[in-house]
Amino acid sequence: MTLKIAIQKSGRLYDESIDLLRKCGLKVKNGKGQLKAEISGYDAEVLFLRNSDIPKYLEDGVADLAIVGENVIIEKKANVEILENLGFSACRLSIATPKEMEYEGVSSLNGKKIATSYPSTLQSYLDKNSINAELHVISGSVEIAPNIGLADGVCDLVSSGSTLFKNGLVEQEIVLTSEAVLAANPEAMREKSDLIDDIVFRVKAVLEAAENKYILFNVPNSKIEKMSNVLPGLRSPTVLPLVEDGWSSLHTVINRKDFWSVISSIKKEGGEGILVMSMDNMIV
Ligand code: PRT
Repeated sequence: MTLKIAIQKSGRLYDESIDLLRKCGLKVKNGKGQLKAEISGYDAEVLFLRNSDIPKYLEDGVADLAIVGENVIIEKKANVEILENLGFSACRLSIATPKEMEYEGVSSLNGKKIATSYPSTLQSYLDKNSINAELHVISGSVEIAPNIGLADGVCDLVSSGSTLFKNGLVEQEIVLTSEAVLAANPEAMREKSDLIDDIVFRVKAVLEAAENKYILFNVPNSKIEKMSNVLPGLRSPTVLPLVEDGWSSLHTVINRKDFWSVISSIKKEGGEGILVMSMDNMIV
């Protein structure tokens, strides 16, 4: 039973989706411009779809697994399982108003007209906050709506914030935060569990590796014990003797967030020749 994996056919998620599959050892034959493509040596094919269409195709079982923005799953209220957060295409869905508009909290939106491509998510947010606002649904260039008199405010995706800034808008409320996720059709999770479990296992190994660095450096043997205490590592560092008497090479894995503090401790304790390497996969 071939596994059908949906990814965005072009757009913000495309490159990183292909890259993630490649790091998982899943090489997509050909690719861009096609509707579907095989994966070399693996019982799966890739379907190239619009990101906004993926939740429905996944829910209907046209695709078994997908790399998709979580925001569109929420907007479409799709009955799918989110298996992993993938750490790219991070954004937030925010309400913004013109900088000259007086804004004293979410109640300022009462009676206002808000332009959005995310009516269902926005309506749930307004209902939760007991706000009665009118929604104006448009599919693109939402940010220009207040300037052309179409709406009082907008609810749109934001990442750097520069689009809002350029259009004289101020971000007021964050409705949701989102990133690319690995999601599955619930039925496929039962029927194709072996293939889906295998891909989740590979994705986890890639994500884990991206969070960590492999480092090795030389230390005098007298410092090994002290040095081991400053290194988090998986279990404890590997120690290999150097040809030069009285010196060893220490190897370990450190988390990205601890990286610079660990490196400066190593230097302070007399570590030399520090080499840092990225990893493709890390299986813990
Ligand atoms: O056609 P299809 O459905 O495949 O995709 P699309 O062309 O409608 O969307 P695309 O490729 O632009 O975005 C796909 C997904 O990327 C979104 O659903 C989000 O999950 C994610 N994403 C992350 C973003 C952004 N960041 C983002 N900044 N999607 C859109 N934007 C737009 C936003 O709409 C606004 O116009 O970028 C502008 C704001 O960016 P900043 O950096 O100026 O704040």
